[in-house]
Amino acid sequence: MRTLDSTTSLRIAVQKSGRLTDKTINLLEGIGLEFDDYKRSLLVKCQNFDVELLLIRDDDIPEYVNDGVCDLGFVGANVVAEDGVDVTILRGLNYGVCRLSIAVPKEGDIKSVTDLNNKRIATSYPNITRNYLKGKGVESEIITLSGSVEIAPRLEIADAITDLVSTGGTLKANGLVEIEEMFQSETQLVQTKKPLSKGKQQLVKKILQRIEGYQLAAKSRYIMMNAPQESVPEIKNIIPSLKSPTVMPLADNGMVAIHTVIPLATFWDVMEQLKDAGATGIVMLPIESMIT
Ligand code: PRT
Ligand code: ZN
Repeated sequence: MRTLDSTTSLRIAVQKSGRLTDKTINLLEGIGLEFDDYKRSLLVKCQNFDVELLLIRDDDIPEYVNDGVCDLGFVGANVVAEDGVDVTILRGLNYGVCRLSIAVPKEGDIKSVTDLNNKRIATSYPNITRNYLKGKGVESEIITLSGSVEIAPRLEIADAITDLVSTGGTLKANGLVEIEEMFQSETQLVQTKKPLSKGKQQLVKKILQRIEGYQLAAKSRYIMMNAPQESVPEIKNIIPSLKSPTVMPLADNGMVAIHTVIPLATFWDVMEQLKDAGATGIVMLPIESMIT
């Protein structure tokens, strides 16, 4: 049976121009989707899959996905939570990582959330802020601003702010300090709750599997080394390998080459231990993608 959307491409919402744009396009290209110049047009066709990208402001993405105008969207968890839309979160993506925090003037009287009772708080995230304060039993006046929230205390239009923080540099430059983290955010891949055709469902499944492989590869490294044959049992113990390592004899008597994949986070520890165990010529290579 044909469903309504069976003749359309899988439409994915991506931020047109901002912090998430390049990383999202890199991810999509990294999993094998090819696009024409995405900077010039609003709707970009994928050359090798039945997919199209809709490039829009990040604030519009949750609503477009909620309405089914787009089937999928790449957007910050902060924007999804603020909009309060009912979409399916398929996966967190480890980029665009930040926190939504309450910050106050460094030299002021406000030291904790409870000091915010009857104070004015400027924010671009009124819903998350209101709900958070409600949960703490604090009543404040929320002043909604669409940008440059960090200057509101200096302009004396607010006593405190809530804003996204990544390095903390902006707060510091404006004489503000964080007193409370309300929400942790990262980019998410979200899906509409409107029904999708079989074809689109299969495509979503494929995209998700590839993203999983791509993320796993980003966290892993392929390592190669030479070692005396008798060191192999010790080396096998050191390597927290996904699967057992490949061990190949070398022309040199009693020497072997060992190839395996390790989590990037363990690389330096593992390398030092391998050296102590007799390994030489240790080489580490990035991996583009992997399927386990
Ligand atoms: O035009 P459009 O509406 O699409 O873009 P935008 O200006 O609303 O969003 P953009 O591109 O700035 O951010 C997109 C998404 O990136 C956000 O919704 C978050 O999910 C994520 N993100 C991650 C951030 C930050 N880190 C971040 N640091 N978004 C904004 N900031 C801002 C913050 O508001 C503050 O002004 O950066 C400043 C603080 O940074 P630090 O490093 O000084 O702490
Ligand atoms: Zn925005």
